Amino acid sequence: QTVRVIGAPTDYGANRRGVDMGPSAIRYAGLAAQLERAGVAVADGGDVPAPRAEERDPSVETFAAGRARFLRETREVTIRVADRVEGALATADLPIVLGGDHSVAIGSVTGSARDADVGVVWFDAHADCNTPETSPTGNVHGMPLAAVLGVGAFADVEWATADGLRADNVAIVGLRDVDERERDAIEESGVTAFTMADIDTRGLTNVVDDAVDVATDGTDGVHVSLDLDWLDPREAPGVGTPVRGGVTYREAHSALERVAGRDCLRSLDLVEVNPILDERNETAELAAELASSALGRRIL
Ligand code: DIR
Ligand code: MN
Ligand code: MN
Ligand code: MN
Repeated sequence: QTVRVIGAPTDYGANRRGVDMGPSAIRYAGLAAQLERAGVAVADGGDVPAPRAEERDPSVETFAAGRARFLRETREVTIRVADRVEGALATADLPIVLGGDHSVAIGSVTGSARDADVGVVWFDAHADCNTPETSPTGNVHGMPLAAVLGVGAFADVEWATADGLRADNVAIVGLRDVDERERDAIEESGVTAFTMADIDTRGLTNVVDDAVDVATDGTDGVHVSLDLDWLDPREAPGVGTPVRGGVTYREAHSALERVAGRDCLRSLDLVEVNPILDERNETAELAAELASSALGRRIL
């Protein structure tokens, strides 16, 4: 198995600068070496071109109701990501997309779902189910799941919707910060959502097993989208929107080991690592380590 690394250095979708340096930070943290420990070969295809926000005349896409900031720029980058992901899968490689803010997942999910029926497991403190109508911020990193499912105003945004993805095959794990009006969008989307309270009561492994069941039901494989703010900020301080009460270091590894054990991984995102906010690159190191667990690294 060969892993194809695809960097997507964007911060269009977030309101904190610095997340565009995520791909460099994760590579510098030893991603390739960590993946090799899992017994896979690594091919790094570099970054997709992503002009810095300063070089752009920022666009704000206004819908009949609501808005989405930098949607034009997000479109350009996510189409490039989707093409690279599709290309990697076409040669039987496993693509890993390094964000960048979580809007890059619009590219990875649409790319992964172009020629296959896929499921998605979304590890995140947030639901990322806002639509231009419900978003309190207009930031697209709070909208990628709604986008790929074509919810709300995204119904008309053809490039952002994933052909081979059904809401029935999407599970979010680890929710603890959902916006007031986002609840309606989650409801409308039809995804399965597990909160931190579900993890508290049922235990992480049961919840992750259920999430993988949802994502594998009738699909060809699973896209895992890992927002590093899924972890508790004590473990992963280098993120733009930290929320207390997240999973521990060990729970995070356990979750991805569980995914690896099911032999269903098709594509993976490591997103929202912001080295400006990080402490000695530890969040990027964690991202690299967790990728290794997802790819099946064994201790014995
Ligand atoms: C918030 C933040 N729900 C928004 N979302 C984040 O702007 O829509 N997602 N941080 O990862
Ligand atoms: Mn998040
Ligand atoms: Mn389409
Ligand atoms: Mn997210």
